[in-house]
Amino acid sequence: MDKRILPVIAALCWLVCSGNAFAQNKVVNAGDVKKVETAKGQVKIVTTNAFADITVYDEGMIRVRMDKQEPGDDFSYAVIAKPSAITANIKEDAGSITITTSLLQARISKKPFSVAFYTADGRLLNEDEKGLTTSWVGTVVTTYKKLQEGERFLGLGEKNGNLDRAGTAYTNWNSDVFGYRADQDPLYSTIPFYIGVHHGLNYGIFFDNSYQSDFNFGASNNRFSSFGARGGEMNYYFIYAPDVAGLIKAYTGLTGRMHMPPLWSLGYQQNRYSYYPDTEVLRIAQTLREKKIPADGITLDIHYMDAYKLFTWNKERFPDPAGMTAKLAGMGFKVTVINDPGIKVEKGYESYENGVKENVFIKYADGELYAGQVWPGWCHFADFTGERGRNWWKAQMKGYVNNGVAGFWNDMNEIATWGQKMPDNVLFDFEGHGATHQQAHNVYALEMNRASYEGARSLMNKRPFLLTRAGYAGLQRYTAIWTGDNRSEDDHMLAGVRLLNSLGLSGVAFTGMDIGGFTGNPTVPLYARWMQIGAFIPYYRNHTAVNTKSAEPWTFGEEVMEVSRNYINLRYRLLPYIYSAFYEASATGMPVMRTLAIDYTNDQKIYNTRYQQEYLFGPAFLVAPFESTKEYGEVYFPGGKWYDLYTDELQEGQQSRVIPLNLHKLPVYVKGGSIVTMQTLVQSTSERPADTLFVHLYRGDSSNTVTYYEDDGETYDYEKGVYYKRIISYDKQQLVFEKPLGNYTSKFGNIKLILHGFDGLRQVKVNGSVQLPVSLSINFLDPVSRFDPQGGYTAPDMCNVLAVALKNSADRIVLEF
Ligand code: NBV
Repeated sequence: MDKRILPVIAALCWLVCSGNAFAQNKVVNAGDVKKVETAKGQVKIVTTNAFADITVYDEGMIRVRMDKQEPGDDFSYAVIAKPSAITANIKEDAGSITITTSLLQARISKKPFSVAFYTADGRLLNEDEKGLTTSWVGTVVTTYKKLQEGERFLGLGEKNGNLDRAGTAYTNWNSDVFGYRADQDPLYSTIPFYIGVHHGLNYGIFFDNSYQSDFNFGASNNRFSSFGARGGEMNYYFIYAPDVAGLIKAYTGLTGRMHMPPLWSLGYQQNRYSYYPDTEVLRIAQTLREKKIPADGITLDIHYMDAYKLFTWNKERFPDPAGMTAKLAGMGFKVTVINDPGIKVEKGYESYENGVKENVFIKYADGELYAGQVWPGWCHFADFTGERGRNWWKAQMKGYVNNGVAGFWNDMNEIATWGQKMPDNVLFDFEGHGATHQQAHNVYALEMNRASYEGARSLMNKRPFLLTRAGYAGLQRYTAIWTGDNRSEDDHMLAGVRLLNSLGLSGVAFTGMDIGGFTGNPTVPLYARWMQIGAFIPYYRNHTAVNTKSAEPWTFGEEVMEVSRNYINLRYRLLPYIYSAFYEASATGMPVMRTLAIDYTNDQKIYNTRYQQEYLFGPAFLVAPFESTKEYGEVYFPGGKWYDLYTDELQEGQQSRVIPLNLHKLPVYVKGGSIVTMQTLVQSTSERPADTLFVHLYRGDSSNTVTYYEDDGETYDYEKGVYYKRIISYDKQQLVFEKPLGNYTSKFGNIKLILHGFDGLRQVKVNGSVQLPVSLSINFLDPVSRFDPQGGYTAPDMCNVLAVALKNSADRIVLEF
């Protein structure tokens, strides 16, 4: 018997044996606590109708696991951390059980069973709704939480809607949603992690259950918020940290963080559905170079394949793929190819034949291979939830790597098929545990990404670039994600910003959206605005659908080409700063694109829907995106001092200001106290910048510390200490470059320190000896735009700054102002 049928039999047995064929009609609550067993860091409870295991995971993390039968195998695709060996204090009395760590306390009431979480000093974070607690309706399990006064809800991954999700509800079921509405749900991926905020406190809940799940953030009434799933266990991790950054750190400690990306993937990527034949691909690359528009990547969409058969090349369109990628490499371009999971059912097609032979495709419960229709026609799908399927996939990838492909773009992996209805009785290996489609659907893409990442990494022996459309919690360990088939509309551009900000809150730092919009054609101003925003999002890729107008930067006229080039140039000059922000993401989970809710959680203004799109790009830049149709926009400046990026004009925080908008400039501000590292302009990351690292320091009232990070940008040697890491800290009178750490030599022999807001400063002491700063005028959009002042763009903006030249010597550098 196929052991994967076991879960189906188990479910049937349970229904029959429980003598409860009508279970769907009843609400079964956990009931009262009947038995308690405590062990180190764990409490095992039996209630009237359920079993509950409460486990201390860390000082700030407690896991609650419940089921109607005794919890079985403990298995998760998302969680990679084990409980840490900390000493928790567990006490029991007649009415309750209390678990206390240095940060968190769980109080479990016995009648009825209900859980409440408090900070160690006794402030209420979150509590079960006493009447509703955790209950089952048939196999659907839900936990209800009392809605706290003024409670806000953030995150939950790739979800449309407002930054504060209070009053709304969401479903998690990975879906192919071509040209989705800007308020549509669900979209492509599932990350069941959200953050609650109230009374100056914040907590996180990660509900690790891959079945279709529902989150209700007070959409039904003001009594409760809830989360539940159509099957499986109630299984959530309650996380407390004093701030939101701490919650993201803890959540990514649990589900993993990104590896350092290949540096080239942070450059500009040109894409369309589809560039072919090879001469067209080369023409696009050549035009980018001729027009001096920096770029690093070019992507091949489905038309590179022979009849959409994965792992093949269309011989007429691409007679010599290796020759083409080599030519492109010579021009400083890397090639990414699209991969769909469907394998065409066709006799003689190698991947079909060997897939059948190696028994890697998913099957119906009766053993027949499942088939669904996609681009190539009828397809089978590898079972990525088992090692056999993943290993098969890794071996298939060899041809791409041999042909010089450096990036892998996993599309249609929800799984998308025409009609989109994969039946429930399709079975998956699930690492030997066996699962139906209901349980495996939302993790299928995660495991496809795992196979692709591991395959590419070992075949290339270098960092691959991975991009996915679908995924589940933990996807950041393998891949970047983009938000699928958006529309070329203003509200989509802003909704996209919110989607990426939400993904950042949910542990995914490497994110992007189709710049310019996928379906339809953007207006000229919309294209210009989107290209500007793209320079300030983690994955900067222009993409458009088949049959739309060309959307390369030169196709919207000279003026927009100039605007696009200016911002792509800025992106390349900012790469040292951006790369360091990615390092932070890999070290702590802190996203590169940061909603203001991370640093300014308790400033109520930032949730105002007028300001909710604003975000920080890395620690320093405040980006305020507005529709391309607007002539004026209102920007809210949170606490602190803010410098206009282009003019250095100073703005005090905790107030809003109406600003005129024009299409040559995206409103961007720099936080006082920031340290921004930049390099000279290059046309791609394969070009070496000049020997000087520009360090911009913006005078501020509070101290600041950043980690400047470099490595070779392409191998995994950094895992063995081959990196260059330098802590730079500022506190009003002093700037200190600590001694660099690691075994990599910086690309930069010199540092040019550029001081913003230091007017009147006469001298600087560098390691005790006096240096005289020189005055400079600089422009961040360089070369300066030469467009008509009538069009609203007047003389180029200049910042007057002071500059100090330093040697990037290995030792500590102390500057005193
Ligand atoms: O492969 C074609 C497209 C791709 O360009 C797009 O980015 C994906 O989201 N793909 C979807 C297939 C379906 C397009 C209608």
